[in-house]
Amino acid sequence: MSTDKVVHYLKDYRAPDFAVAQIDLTFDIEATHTLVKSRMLVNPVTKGQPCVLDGSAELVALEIDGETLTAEQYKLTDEKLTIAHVPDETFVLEITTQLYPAHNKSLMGLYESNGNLYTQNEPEGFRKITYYFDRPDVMSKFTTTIIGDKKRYPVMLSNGNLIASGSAEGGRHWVKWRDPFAKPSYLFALVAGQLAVLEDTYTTVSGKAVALKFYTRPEDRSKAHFALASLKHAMRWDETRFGLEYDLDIYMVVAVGDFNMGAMENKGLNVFNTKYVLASPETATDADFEAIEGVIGHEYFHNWTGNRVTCRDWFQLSLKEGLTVFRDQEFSADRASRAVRRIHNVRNLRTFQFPEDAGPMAHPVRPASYEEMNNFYTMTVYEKGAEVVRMYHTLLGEEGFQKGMQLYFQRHDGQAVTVDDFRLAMADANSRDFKQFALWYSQAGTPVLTVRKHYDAAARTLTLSLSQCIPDTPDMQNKQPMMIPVKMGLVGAQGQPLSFRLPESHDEVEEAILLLTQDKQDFVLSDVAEAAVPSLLRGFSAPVKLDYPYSDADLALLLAHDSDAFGRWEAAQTLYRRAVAANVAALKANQAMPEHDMLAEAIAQALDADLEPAYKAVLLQVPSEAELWEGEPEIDPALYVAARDDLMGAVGTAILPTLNHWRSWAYEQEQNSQHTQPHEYHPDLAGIRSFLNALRVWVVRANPAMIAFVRQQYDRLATNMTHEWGMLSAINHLPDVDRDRLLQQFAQRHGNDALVMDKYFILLACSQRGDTLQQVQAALNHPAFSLENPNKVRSLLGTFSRNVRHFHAADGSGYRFVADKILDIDGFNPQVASRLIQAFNLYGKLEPKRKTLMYKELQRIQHKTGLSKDSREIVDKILAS
Ligand code: B3K
Ligand code: ZN
Repeated sequence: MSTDKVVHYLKDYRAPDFAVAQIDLTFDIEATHTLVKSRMLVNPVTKGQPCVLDGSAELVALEIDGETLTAEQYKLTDEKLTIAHVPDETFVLEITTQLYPAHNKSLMGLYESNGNLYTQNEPEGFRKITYYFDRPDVMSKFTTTIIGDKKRYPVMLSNGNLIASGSAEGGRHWVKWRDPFAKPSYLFALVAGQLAVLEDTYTTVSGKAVALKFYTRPEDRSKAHFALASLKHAMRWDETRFGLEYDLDIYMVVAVGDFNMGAMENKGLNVFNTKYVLASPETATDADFEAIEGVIGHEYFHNWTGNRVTCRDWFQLSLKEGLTVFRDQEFSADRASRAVRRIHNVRNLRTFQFPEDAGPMAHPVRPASYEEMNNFYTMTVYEKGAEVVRMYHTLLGEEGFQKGMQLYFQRHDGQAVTVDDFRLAMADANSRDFKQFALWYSQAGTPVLTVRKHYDAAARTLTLSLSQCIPDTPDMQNKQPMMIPVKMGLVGAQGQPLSFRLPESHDEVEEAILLLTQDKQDFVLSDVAEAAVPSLLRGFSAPVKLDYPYSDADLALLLAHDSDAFGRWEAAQTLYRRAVAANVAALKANQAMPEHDMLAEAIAQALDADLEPAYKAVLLQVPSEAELWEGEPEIDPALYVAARDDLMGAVGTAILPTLNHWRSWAYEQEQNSQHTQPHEYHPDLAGIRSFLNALRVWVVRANPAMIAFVRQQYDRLATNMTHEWGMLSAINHLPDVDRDRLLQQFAQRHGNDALVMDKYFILLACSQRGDTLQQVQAALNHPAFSLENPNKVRSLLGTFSRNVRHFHAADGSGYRFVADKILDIDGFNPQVASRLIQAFNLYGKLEPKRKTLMYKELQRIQHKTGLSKDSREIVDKILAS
């Protein structure tokens, strides 16, 4: 293990010593390298300080006020350039660096993909391009000149507006871009190469025309229409719901197939993973279309929440990410199926963020320290961060929340600020005290909310006793009570909503928010007609775990009657969780697993109820293994796979006629509507297809002979990717040779489409078949696979590492395989490698045998010479758990 570990702490924050009034960049692109000249107007803020710049690129020249610095006048280390003495007044600093984009496989800084050049600078990629104060609180106005060969780089883009262009000698040309808004270096972007463009115009609410341009490979251009339409919806939505208008004359989106993440909100020039731009009904599922709309919205919304107001330092990342996720969630919810969207968000949070918050990487929404910032683009910062923003909204209502947003922009437009500034804007705009609310940013761990009920029939009062407990995490013990909004209602024995009065209120209400601020608090509700079943945490009003002693009958009542759609779904989830727990107990005791008739009946009834198809689809989701083993001290993952699988088999068999009935219904509905809207994505159709696909999985699980039926339907339906995906997913676990044949056929047909091939690799890697590891190993040699492409790694290896049955194989083969690949990838793309290591987060909670096997692999990673700091931070934390 190397010892040069540097930990960055929030408490050490110091304002920058220098400001940069203006930065002019020139990129001179040659065939083998790119020369970057940076000319900066630097103002010393604190006089007499050494000038310390971040950077690691090859330094070619260094001048201050036109004078070249001698070797004695500066010091260059691996990561810093220090100039001990600089003028006390504004000076011009000129730096020339030379880059080799074709050799940059980390996909940070300037890199080549498919012959074109792209940048990715958040959080600290800019320092790979030039030496700079590479921190978000140094904001400057950028101009960018790009010079390159006309044929090889016909398109040359950067942030802001194009202000000049022209021809140069030797078949070259140049362009000059100016971004009028001061921005941090992480928002700088450059793209150059052969790209086709899809164009449109958007007129803002105040009548300004904005040119919209989507750049893709020429053969992909026709697949960018949906993303373009999504952008226009997002622009309109932000004007309507948040009163926010776009601020430049042009908005560009560039799609690239080699990208470490989903997309990047660079000012005026978003760079996107192709996965979130390109779609046609033949190649993208409805879920892909929805993800595109969400991510296009997300990056667009960053223009105000992230770009106009940015982060003071990277500890504040959730200031822009939590808020922007909240905004994209609301955008999607306003577009269609609010309840179903909310359920998807909560399921995502529970499957990925809750385990993170209970594992070795647990950290608060505003982390207190980090070694490698890239490791902190987490579910906690993004998704829990969004829940924290949602709680302001729950506490203040839409109007109060928007008042808070307005004050936030009034105070901080053009600044780099903190989550406290956001919290104060919310508080001050509404005359509220949100001091205690700050704990949501500083305390990690998922709080447990315990609720007990006491009904006094004579007094007609119902007392809810609420208490909270915040678990210890590796970074902190003995935590303070938080401010928890608990939205609730009461359901009577006949399923009717019951009214009640809150303490000290005369109003009769059917829903209220109880605000828990202490360890324990009683809320006495009066005028309550009967004992009632409480419907708690409606809409998932706080990111907590609920402990309430519901009987199975209570849950069946809530599932059938709760007026809150989330509450109904939640009741089904609790019933599933209990059923799996009962199966696990039976397996442990070597007994036969129970029948689950009552659950089967409740699910069948819900399927027959008058509910939208998309909602019925989510009712059919059994909680993920990660949710099911939560709290278990020595996890045997195989038990949970078996218990969950058996539950689906038992319930599916018991209600097969109902499942089949709805499957035919959904199929017919979908086919009939195809006549009017052939293949197009449409939320209503998507809802029906998601229901159909959920049913397909259950039906094939209960009756594997259905594969014959799928085979029959396949060719006719395979013109639509949602069908194709649904059918293949349903049969993907069967040992049948037909499964292999259909998958092969799929791979052959779509061999040239990188995004569809990602789906092929996902199917291979998530299969429950016995030969999955062999198939995944073989796929490493597939011509469409490459370890250097993050989408491929995520599809094949990321998916395999979440395949509970095979990753946790009892002989350790899954762990060994993934560790081998991590070691390969870490050498050139640390960011992707360190993500993959997090598959081992369960280490500290595993049963002894698997724990020993995992230990061996983690040790192997930890001891690799030259292991990246990204991977080392994660592996050290896991081994310490
Ligand atoms: N802000 C980028 C994420 C950058 C991640 C760097 N590892 C995309 C987004 O959240 O919108
Ligand atoms: Zn974001």
